[in-house]
Amino acid sequence: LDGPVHLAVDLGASSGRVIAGGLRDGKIHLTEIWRFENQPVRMQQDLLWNHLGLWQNITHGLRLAADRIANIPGANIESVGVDTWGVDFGLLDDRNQLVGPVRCYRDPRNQGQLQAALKKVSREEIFAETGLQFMEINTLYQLLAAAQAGDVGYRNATSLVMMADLFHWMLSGERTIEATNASTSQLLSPVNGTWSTKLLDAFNLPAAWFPPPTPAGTKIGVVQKSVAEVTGLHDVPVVVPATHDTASAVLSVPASEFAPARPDWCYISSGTWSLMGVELPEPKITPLCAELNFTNEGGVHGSTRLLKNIGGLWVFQQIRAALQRRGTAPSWAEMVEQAALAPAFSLLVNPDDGALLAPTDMIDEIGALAERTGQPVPTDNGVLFRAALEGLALRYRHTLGSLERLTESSISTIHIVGGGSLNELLCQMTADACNRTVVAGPVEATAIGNVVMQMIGTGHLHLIEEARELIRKSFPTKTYTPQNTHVWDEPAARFATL
Ligand code: LFR
Repeated sequence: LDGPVHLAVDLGASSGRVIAGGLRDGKIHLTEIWRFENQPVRMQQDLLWNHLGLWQNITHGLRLAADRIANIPGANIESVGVDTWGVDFGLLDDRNQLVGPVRCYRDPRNQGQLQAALKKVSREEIFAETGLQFMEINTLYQLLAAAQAGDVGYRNATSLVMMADLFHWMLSGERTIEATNASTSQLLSPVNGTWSTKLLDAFNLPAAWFPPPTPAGTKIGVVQKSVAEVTGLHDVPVVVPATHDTASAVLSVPASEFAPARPDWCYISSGTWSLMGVELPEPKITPLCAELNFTNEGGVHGSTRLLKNIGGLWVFQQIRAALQRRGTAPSWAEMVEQAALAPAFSLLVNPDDGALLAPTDMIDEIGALAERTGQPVPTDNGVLFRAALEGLALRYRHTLGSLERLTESSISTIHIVGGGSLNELLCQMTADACNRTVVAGPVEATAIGNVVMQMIGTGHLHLIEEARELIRKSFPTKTYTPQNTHVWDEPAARFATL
């Protein structure tokens, strides 16, 4: 790297990274500086994030980056920004302190909150206000759980910050709520980008907690002195990217058009979750959208991410965690190999089965699911691995149909970005199950989106189309052509009845 360098802190539900990004020979170049594990922590009944451990890793990574870049002639750190998963938040009080723990969206105490909320405000009304899919993990329902529990944080808060905003606050001292992540709360109107006073009032949420959202690409301040002393990032601007990881990932889709009204491509941002959808110029708040439970999340430059959450590689990851507890830990590559050798469609698992959201042991839970759905309980690991992947491909097939109905367009290409784009078996299964061309990559979509938005925020790039052209030029993709599509018909029909 030489010239301007942007530091992207990219936090996912299972790992975090500090990445340095910039241009080299007219292409985007990323260097991973520091990688660390992230996992929710169970404490008594609660499932929490280790936000202090994350902060320690972030500052350590930033220090390493500052030291490394200081040694490169001509290189200069121009900005830093953080992206994370959506829906989770921290609460700050009037003494500028974080009050209470930071909870994980899989916290079991959220169970029942969605149903309780719908007794107060109808489903139709919440959807009309927010355009968001109904998931118990959404910020709104977590806040209702906090209110019900009488959380000390809830009682003493003066503002709410989403997860990435929390780290931006730690970095800069500034309290902001970035717009794309705010859009995952189910409290924001996707039409005008403002908070729904109707919902805030109905659920007794103080309007003062929710300042107007900050657009991605805004410089909110500089690294504050106490942090600069630790990291070496003196006076470095903090430029918020599209802080919702999925928004950053979608920004990196190597498509040529930005937010087409009639898209012929869709994306799957493939990681712990699979987010499948299209990028549109405007939200689609229609009865069909509500019925199909799609979401209108906020994208960059006023675009809409019309998508659906699919249970993602979570099941696959948790099968591995369960095996680890049993004393064996195959590598990801070994798991994929065994999946490829296992018989096809011998067990169908819907990754969105509620029981799989946060089970104590994924293998036991899948066994119970098999019994419940009249399928043989798997005794072979390969069958388990394969079921986790086939289940995803089958969900993609179904979701693609819904997307085409919703957008009244026909989609010819599926872009898979993120970690899951490296899983060749899953990419091929997706092409086959959906009978569409799959273009896989870039793998580092989220970090790339983060860096690119910082480039826009610092004036090095201007248009999304320009950013995408640069991304297409910089990162290779791999194309998968559908084969053996018909063998998916029978399992798809069976899957629909599960
Ligand atoms: C993906 C993601 C999804 C969001 C889920 C929970 O990492 O951000 O978009 O629905 O995590 O926050």
